[in-house]
Amino acid sequence: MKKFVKVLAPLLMIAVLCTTLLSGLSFSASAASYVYNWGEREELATSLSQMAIDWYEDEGTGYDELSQLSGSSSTSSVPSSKLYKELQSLMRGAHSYITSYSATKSMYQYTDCENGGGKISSFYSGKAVGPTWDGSFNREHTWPNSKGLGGNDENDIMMLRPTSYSENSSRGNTAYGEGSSYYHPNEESGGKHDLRGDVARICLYVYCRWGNTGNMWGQSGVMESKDVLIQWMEEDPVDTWELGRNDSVQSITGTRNVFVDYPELAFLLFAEDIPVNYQSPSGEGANGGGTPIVTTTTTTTSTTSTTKGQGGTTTTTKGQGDTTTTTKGQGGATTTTEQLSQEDAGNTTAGTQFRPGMAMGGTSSTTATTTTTAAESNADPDPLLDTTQWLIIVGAAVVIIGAVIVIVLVTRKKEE
Ligand SMILES: [Ca+2]
Repeated sequence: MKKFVKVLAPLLMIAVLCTTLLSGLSFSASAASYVYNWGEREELATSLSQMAIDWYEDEGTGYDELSQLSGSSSTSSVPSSKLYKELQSLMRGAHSYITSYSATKSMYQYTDCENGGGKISSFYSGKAVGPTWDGSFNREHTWPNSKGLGGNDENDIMMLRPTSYSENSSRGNTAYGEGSSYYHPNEESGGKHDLRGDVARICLYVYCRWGNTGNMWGQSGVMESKDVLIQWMEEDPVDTWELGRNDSVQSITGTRNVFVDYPELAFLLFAEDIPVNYQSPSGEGANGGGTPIVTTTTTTTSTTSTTKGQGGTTTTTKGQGDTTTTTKGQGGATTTTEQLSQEDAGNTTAGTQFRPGMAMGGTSSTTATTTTTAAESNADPDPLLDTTQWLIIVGAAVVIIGAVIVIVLVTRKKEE
């Protein structure tokens, strides 16, 4: 009995330690939470989100500092300008999690939903392509792979957007622009949605964050010209859907598209005047800058399961005190089938006659968004444990097994 107790006591202690360690890891694995895109297409953003304000505070910079730095009126000199370098350093430095192509599948329900979840919104058309990834739609490289991508940049969810097969096929890898040889981003929605500013700001993000400066301009690049980019930025100001997506992407990758929060900086980067009465989230140009939009997140402690469900109730309080309770019934196993991107398949359907949406920008609304409180949470479903956590588990197991062997040997020796 004495011998039994001597061996059992240390083993029990080890078991307790092991359980504590694994439960800690379990909590850590389930603690990751993504923010749903709380915004709405075509709803003018006139306030920064609280997440954005906090992010700039954490990064120790903001519009006051950045706007002091100069860009350049010469596109060839922009990449060597102080403003470009600082923006690149800021967005690159904060980028703490690099998304893989595969991982993006489980992220679109957060980043590309509207009004806090429930459907994935196809980028160009706005049509719902599903509540979650089911392999029935594509991931569109708004900055085509064939134009200078080839590393982590090609899977950056900031740029990789969900689209239907037909939209992805229509776009191909054609540069965005107004001319007949270019792809107009408002084509698919027939002008219902204005994506001109959205694509301009995404292209600027890749241009700065990833330093892809050699493939920016002209038909062989991604944007027809600097003039078109500036025009699109001006005529299609940031809507809350873009701002909400910036929050959502930040909750995944750690970084933001500065040109969405402060579109004014795009004008300064190219040494252009900020348009008079320019509407923006920050209001640094002239208008906007209302009450911060507060998005709070809570974390659901998940049980380990292979079912990628999202059961639970999400309560969203939005705008003028209206309360909407939405039950996100997205449970159930998800079968995913990998689909090849059609983006670079050489489909260059261009020359579409329709050039809609030219008058959609401007001053459609002056209503300041009040407060959005979105209790939206979900554990990161993919993967359950990352490499570091697996290494910790294996390391802990080796230590524990070693300790058991030592204890058994010492016990035996004492008894001899
Ligand atoms: Ca837009």
